[in-house]
Amino acid sequence: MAEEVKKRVFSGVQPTGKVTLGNYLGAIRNWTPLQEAYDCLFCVVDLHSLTVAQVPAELRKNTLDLVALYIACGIDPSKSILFIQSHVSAHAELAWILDTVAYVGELNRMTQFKDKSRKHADNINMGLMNYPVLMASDILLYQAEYIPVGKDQVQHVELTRDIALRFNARYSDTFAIPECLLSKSGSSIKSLQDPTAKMSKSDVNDNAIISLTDDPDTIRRKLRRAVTDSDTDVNCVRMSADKPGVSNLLNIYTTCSGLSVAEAERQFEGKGYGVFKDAVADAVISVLQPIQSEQKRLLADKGYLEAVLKQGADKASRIAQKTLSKVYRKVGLIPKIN
Ligand code: AQP
Repeated sequence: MAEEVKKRVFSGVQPTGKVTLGNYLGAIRNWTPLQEAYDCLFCVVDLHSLTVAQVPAELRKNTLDLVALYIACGIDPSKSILFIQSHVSAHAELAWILDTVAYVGELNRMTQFKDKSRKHADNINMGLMNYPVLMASDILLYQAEYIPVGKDQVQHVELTRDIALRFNARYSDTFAIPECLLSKSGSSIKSLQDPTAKMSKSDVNDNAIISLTDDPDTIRRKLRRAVTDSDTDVNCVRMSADKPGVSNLLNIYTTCSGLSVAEAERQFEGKGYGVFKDAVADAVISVLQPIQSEQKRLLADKGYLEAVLKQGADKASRIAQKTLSKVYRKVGLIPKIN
């Protein structure tokens, strides 16, 4: 009987700092259940992180921390390919070819490019603008069909589709056309201090984010300080556009506890924000504590992590090289004689 060919999934996180609850609920948490039904690749996208100034020693630490975190969150290296982006040189190589297909105008319109250019006005480098092309390369190299990401990355996946369709039209069918997988809840976790902005690793205000490594007291303190809304409906826990702060906390609560919004709203009827915020803290702590202790255990076993990364890079390179050779041939480059 013919072996079933599973569809492919690709996703990654940048090792740009302390991974947030937003990264976890919007992305990493949703990867684990995909491992049975799909052929999954999960990558620590270290090359992307260089688009913003990094301290080299911190980048190395953040990268290994993130590898351990993936596994602690349930990524099983015997089921999925787990690797570091810079260990597979084809990512940068395909990005160059795709640079000749992507238009400056469309890269200029990317929301993340505009946001980061504002935040890092002293370092608007070419990499920052080219970020989505490298991301397209990450995805297209593996012919990935499903990309589980948070809402903020949807625009980049759409650009990847445009680049793939353009390349296929110009050089004949080469790339699978990917689509986003968005989770039902948690795909857009907001800052605790400004619920109109996303919770982001690189936020300079530590009180705005819950980091996956925050201890229980810190988590509780940050959630108690989270801004709630100054509407007339004070202390009413309700999901509503005019209550962005409370809605964000409700979103975090329901995603962590598994309750529906209606169940949660009923649970806090007639209770104050204090009781509500403490319950949110309890739910977050009980999700994060087992991950934190597993990550700690894994980080103490460098030999195991290195073996996982070597195996991941070897497997990923084999798939990536196949696509890259095809692309080189299609655009007219002469294959190297081995
Ligand atoms: N606030 C969020 N809510 C839900 N999902 C989120 N993601 C990021 N923030 C939220 C998702 O996490 C994955 C990894 O993101 P990334 O590290 O590649 O870059 P990012 O989207 O730019 O995330 P950050 O935290 O804002 O990083 P910095 O501060 O370095 O730019 C993606 O799937 C993303 O959608």
